[in-house]
Amino acid sequence: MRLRRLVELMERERIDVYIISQKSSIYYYSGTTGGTFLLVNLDFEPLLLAPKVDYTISLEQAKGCRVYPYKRDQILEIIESELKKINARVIGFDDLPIEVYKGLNERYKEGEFINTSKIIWEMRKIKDPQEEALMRRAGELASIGMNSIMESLREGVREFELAAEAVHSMMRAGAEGLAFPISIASGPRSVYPHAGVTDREIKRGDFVTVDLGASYKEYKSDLTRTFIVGRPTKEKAEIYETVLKAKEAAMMEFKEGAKGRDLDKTARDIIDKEGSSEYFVHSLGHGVGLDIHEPPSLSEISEDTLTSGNIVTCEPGIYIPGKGGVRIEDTVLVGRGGAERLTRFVESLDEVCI
Ligand SMILES: [Mn+2]
Repeated sequence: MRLRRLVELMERERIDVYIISQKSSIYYYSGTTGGTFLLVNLDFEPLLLAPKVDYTISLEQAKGCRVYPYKRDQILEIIESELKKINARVIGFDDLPIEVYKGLNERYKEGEFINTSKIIWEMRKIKDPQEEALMRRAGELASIGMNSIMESLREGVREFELAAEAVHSMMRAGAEGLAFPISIASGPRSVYPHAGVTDREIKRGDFVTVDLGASYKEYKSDLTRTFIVGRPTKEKAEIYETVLKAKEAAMMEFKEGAKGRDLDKTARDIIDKEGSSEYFVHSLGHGVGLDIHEPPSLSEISEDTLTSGNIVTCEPGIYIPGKGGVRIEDTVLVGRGGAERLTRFVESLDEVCI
């Protein structure tokens, strides 16, 4: 089905053969986690190249594909002979390793190689009902992980111990792994949007920003909450409330037809009014699915417009050096009249104070 649609789009773009090498796109079109290159031609005879170590799993999973096991030094030769066989003129590719790109250009002068993943994302950014169900489950699993962290959060516990709780609870509940490495940004570290996890002990008064996601049948979720250990100072409470207000205002506008740029602006304007826009150092959100970051993007320079079936994050944040950082994030499914939260977790100031 998906391959059939891809072939239609290739015909529209006048591409004779498409070489897919992004792992997640190979999975999307072939159903296997094993292949390295998927060549799709207009005759609907996809060819999956798998290193010998992944041949067995690829053969089992990749239904409807010819599967070819290769040794490293055979890649150029195999791809070239496939291109020759179908007399390919225009060859699209998404993400070829530079040595493969150079090698093919040298060997196959008859072809024009075009770097474009537009048609792949045209498909992948609109989730079908089956994908929506998997994403719902990935979202629930993230919420389970966040809950276990909230239950373990207290003075004296270390960041890595909190992360371990989340891994344990999510995988016990059926996650096959993490969507990305967990980030636990406590105290002075809360000003790092990408903080990782350290052995730092949680102290009274800390902001603790937890960013995590589960992977469920290859689909990813993304959820962030900032907790406050003890009663917040007035300043900390204000930072928190501003981020929450920005998130709520933007969320109201998440629906088919909304522009990524406008959504980002809605959140940014609210943070701006409080005098903090220079501390909102990233974009409002991003698409999520088989990859943790994918189109569409919701940023100041976004050209994207939301459509039903997009799954995106909404995640404003403020990070003030010397004072602290807050981010609140949910993964949502865009519909005609609004958005459905796929991650659900408390977010009012009262509820996140431990
Ligand atoms: Mn995110």
